[in-house]
Amino acid sequence: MESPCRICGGVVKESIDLGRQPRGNGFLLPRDIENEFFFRLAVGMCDSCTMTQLMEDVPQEIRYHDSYPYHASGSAVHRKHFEQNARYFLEHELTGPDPFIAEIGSNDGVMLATIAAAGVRHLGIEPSAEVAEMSRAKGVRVLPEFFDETTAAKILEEHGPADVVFGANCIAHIAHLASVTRGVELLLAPNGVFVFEEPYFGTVVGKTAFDMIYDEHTFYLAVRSVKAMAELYGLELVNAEPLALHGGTMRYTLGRPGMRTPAPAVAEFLEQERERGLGEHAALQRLSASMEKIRHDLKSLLVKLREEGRTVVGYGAPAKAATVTNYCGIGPDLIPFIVDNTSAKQGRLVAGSHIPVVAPERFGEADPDYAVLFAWNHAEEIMAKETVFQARGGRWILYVPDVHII
Ligand code: JHZ
Ligand code: ZN
Repeated sequence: MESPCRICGGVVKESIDLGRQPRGNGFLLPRDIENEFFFRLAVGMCDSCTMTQLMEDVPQEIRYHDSYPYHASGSAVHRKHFEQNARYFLEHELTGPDPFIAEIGSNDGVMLATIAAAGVRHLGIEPSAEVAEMSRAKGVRVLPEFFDETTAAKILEEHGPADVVFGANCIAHIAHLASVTRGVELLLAPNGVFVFEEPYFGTVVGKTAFDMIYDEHTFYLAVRSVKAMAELYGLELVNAEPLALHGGTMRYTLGRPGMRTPAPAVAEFLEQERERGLGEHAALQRLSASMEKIRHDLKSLLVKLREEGRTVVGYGAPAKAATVTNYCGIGPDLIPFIVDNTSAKQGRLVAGSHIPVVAPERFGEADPDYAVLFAWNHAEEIMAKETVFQARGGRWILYVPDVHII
């Protein structure tokens, strides 16, 4: 199968097919099962610009509706990270007279709250009403819209040029990323920067983190593909910094051409990606084969534990849990429930696999023998919290980079 590249118009060739899948964040009530939304989840790479992307998209209005359940402030590690991000911008980029920062997909205000508290001019662009309201409660100014070229022109007219345009776990979600990049190019001040942090394609491949593949992740960014995109739309990639978040994130900084000296990291990552063959279709084909092995190993382990009469529950209901449970064929018969601290997910079912999501208190009450750590990227934070489980002899099941028990 082939489709046109959303960035350069080249040919995207399909390499991975996860079949009929629901939305990653499509947590639903039992009464809504009948009308549940499914689509074909498949990934390919562009022959020309190497951008890895979904073959088919779910319309953004279906994904980022008013009750969008992901709250970026749900992790203490994330809260600290985004506060540090804000402080960095305040000290290094927002230093001129009356500076201005815009954040695309500002969610519950986890980053902009610090900017607002500092009294610096800002604007969150966030179409999902509930998280937007949460950020307003923190003093954040929000425009409840999707960002694109038209929105950018409106913001420019009303607020003037932006010294920083930021996005975290959002830019790679936007199917019309070409229009977003054109919009940012319009909005940026002459020495402004476009900074975004997104799960790194090199991590997905390197760790077989196939659960990063779901409807919201339209793009799987790498330094090479981001550089190509920047150049195509009149910007320049000037830095690439790896971060531990979400199991392996890359933070990209783009500026206007010639305005900033590119950090050596850009060339270093380009070389590393070339050596790893990340820009070749074979990278996706290898991922496809390793995914199949994980599917087999995880399902067989859970079936074996059930036969032995062991109790297994899930810990953390990230969007990733939908991909893993649906792709591996894991339902409530193998994992009766998953605990999660997000109120918007509790009382609902994981999309497609229909495993109930319950409050974390149920974890201690159930005292299970094993817990599948779906929120594996938060392992440190969660394990530090759940010492009683471990002290009682409970074991964690992880499936990244392979199926193992700790
Ligand atoms: P977490 C999100 O993905 C959503 P998800 C989004 N689509 C995206 O692009 C990626 O990030 C990159 C819970 N939890 O962060 C909270 C506990 O219960 O891995 C969350 O529901 N207890 C924007 O959904 C889930 O786990 C805890 O102590 O894969 C983690 O979700 C902690 C720390 C978390 O994101
Ligand atoms: Zn392309």
